[in-house]
Amino acid sequence: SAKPRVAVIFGGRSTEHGISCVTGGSVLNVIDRDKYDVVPIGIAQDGRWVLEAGDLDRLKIADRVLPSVDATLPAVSLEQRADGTELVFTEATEATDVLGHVDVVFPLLHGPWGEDGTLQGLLEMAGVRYVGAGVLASAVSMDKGFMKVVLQAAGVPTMPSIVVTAREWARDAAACRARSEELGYPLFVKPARGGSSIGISKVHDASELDAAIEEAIAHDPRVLVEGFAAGVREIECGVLQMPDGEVRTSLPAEIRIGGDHEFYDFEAKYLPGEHTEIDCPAKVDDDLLARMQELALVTFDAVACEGLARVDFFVFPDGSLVVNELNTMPGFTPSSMYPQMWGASGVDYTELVDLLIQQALSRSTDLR
Ligand code: G1L
Repeated sequence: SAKPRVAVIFGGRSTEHGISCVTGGSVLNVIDRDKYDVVPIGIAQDGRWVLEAGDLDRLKIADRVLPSVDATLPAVSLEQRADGTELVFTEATEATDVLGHVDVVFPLLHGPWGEDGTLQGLLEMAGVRYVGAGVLASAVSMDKGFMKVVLQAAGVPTMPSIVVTAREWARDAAACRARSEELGYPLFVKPARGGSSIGISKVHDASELDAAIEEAIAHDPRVLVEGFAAGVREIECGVLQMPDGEVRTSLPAEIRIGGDHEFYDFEAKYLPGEHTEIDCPAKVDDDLLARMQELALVTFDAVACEGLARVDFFVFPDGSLVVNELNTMPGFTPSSMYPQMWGASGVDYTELVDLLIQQALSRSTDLR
C-alpha cells in the first residue's frame, strides 16, 4: 500500500520502561490507521526488540501496575539491505520479511539508549526518518553540563552551575567543594544525565554536600552542582515544528509544588494532584508570555532541536527568566504537560501526533 509505515518504538532498558509503554499505547491509540500502516515495536527490559500485537489494552496501567514489554513475543531485528537505504525490520524467527521497510519511527524511549541520541544515530545510519530531535540535540540536552555550555554560548540565561566529575572528586574533593560553595547555599546536586529526578538532592549547607555529590556520582560520573532559585515560578512552554518547517510555541503551563516536596521530584511528577497543581494555561501577562515564547525558540535553535521540545523556565519575582532545561522527549501521554499545553493552544493530542509524524516524513534523509 502507499500508506507510510510508522514504527512506534517503546519500552527500553530504562527505569521509565513502564511509562514509555503507557505512552506507546496512547500514541498507538490515536494514529489514524486509514492514513498510516502502524507497527508497534517493544524493547524489553533486557534489550530485546519484539513485535507487539495489535492489542493495545495491554499497554495501560492496571491495578496501579505499569505495563512492560514481553520479551517472549516474536523477535524483530533491523537489517540493512543491499537494495535500499531504509531500515528493514525482519522477524528473526522466520525467513519471511514480515514487516518490510519502515518510513518513519516514533521513538518513545527514555534515558540512555533512546533519549540520548543513540537510537537516533542508529536510525540516521539506516537512513530512516524519525520523530523529534536528532543525534546532537538529543545528546546535548540529555547532559545538563553540556546543555549549560551551549545555552550560555547562545546567550540564554541559566542558573549558575559547575560540573564535578567522579575523577575530579576522587583526585581533589576539597577543590570540588570550594568550586561548589562559590555558588552559595542552598545548592542542587544532580547526575548530569538521566531524565528523571533520581539521584538529585537539595543541599542546605556544607554538612550535606559530600553525601549529595557521592549520591549523584553513583548515578553518573558527571555531576552538575547548581545554584538554587528560591521563590521562583516554574513555567514551561511547548515548542512544535510544523511539517512546513515553521517552529511554533504553545501557551505555557505552571507547576505549583505543594506539601513537603521541595522540588518537582519523581513522586510529584508521577503522582500528580497529591503534591502538585498545574495551571494550564499559566496565568502570565502578555509581556512575560512574549518573552517566554521568544526564549523558548532561541533555546530550541541553540541546540539545533527538531520536531518538538518542552522548555522549562524559572521566573523570578522581578519577571526575569532563566531556562532550567530543554526536554527533547517530554512526558507524552494525553494528560502530560506537553500535550496539555498544545491542547490549550488549539492542537489536540491526535493532531499533535499526526503533525509530528508529518514533520518527520518531510525531512530529508540526505546529509544535513
Ligand atoms: F518522538 C517524540 F515526539 F520526539 C517523542 C519521543 C519521546 C516525544 C515524547 C517522548 N517521551 C517519551 O518517550 C517518554 C518521556 C514517555 C519516555 Cl519514558
